Amino acid sequence: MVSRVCVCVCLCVCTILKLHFLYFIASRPKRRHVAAALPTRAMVRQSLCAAAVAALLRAPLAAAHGRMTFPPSRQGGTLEVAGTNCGWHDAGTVANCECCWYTQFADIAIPGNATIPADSPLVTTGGCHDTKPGGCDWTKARPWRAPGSAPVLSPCGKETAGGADGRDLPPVALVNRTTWKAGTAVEVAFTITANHGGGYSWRLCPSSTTPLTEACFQQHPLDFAGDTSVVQYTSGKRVTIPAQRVTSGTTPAGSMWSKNPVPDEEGDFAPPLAGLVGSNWKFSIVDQVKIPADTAPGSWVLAWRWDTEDTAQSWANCADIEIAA
Ligand SMILES: [Cu+2]
Repeated sequence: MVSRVCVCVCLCVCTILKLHFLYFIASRPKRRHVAAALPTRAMVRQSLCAAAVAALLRAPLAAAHGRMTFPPSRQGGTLEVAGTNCGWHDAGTVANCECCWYTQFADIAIPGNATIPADSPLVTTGGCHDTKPGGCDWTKARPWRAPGSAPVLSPCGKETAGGADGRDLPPVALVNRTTWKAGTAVEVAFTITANHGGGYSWRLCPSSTTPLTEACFQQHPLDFAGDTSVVQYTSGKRVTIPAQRVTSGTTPAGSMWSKNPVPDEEGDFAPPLAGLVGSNWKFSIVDQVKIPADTAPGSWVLAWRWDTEDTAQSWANCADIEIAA
C-alpha cells in the first residue's frame, strides 16, 4: 500500500507541479545533460516521494503518465477524458491510479546499444546528444533508444513493483468489447498525462495464453497503417498529423513502432501542430493498425506499450477484444 501510494504521489507531483524543474535548472544550458554532481530525475522523484508520502499517505491521487483510450481497456481510459484526468475506477473498472501502469518502480535500461542514433529525428529529447567517445548522449540507455528491448515485468503494466499487475485486472466485459475483422485496419488510441517522449507499439496475444507474457505479445506485433496519426480532442474534433514509424532496430525484429509526436517541451523537436506540446493531453493520438488476415477468430488481448526516452520507464495497458473472421 505504501509503495503504491508512493508511486502515485511521486508521479502526481511529477506531473502536476512539474518539479522536474530542479533537474532542468541544475542542468542548464543543456538542461538534461547528466552530470555526476547533479540530482537525477529518479533522485528527485524519490526524495519527493519520501516527503510527500508522509503528508499524503491516504490521498487517492490520480495523475500519472498515460493510458489506452480506445478500445475500452482494463485500465479504463476514454477518448472523452483523455489525459485531463486519471481517475480511480473510471469506466467501472477496478483499476486504481489509472495511468500508473508501468513496468516497475525501478528504472529500466536497454540491454544493448542504442539502435536509434543520437542524431535521428526519432529522438524526442533536447539536451546533449554528443555521439563522440565519452560524449554526453544522455538518453542512450533509455527504453526508446532501442524500442521494445528493455525488459518489462508485465506486458499489461504494473502499478508498482510487487503491486497489482494489469494481467490480473478483470477482462473487459464482453458487452463492452470491440470486435475487429481480421485483414482490416482498425483504430486504436492512447493519451499521456506526463509526457516523457519516446514512442509506442501495439501488440496482440491470444486470451487463452496463461500467463500473458511479453514474449507472447512480441509474437504478434501490429503494423501501423499509413503514415499519419490523428489528434482526437476530448470534444471529438479530429486533426490529421504526420507520423514517424520505425521498424529497424526494434524488438521483436521488424516490429513497427511510432514516435510520440508531441514534444514534452518547446525545443525538444518541432510539434506537429502549433502549441501541441507538453502533458495532461486534452486529446488522444489515434492510429490505424492492421489486423493480419490470418489472425484466428476469437478472444485476444491487445497491449499498448510506450517506451519513454525522457525517463527510464516503459508503460503498458491491456484491452480485451474479439476478432471476427
Ligand atoms: Cu515519470
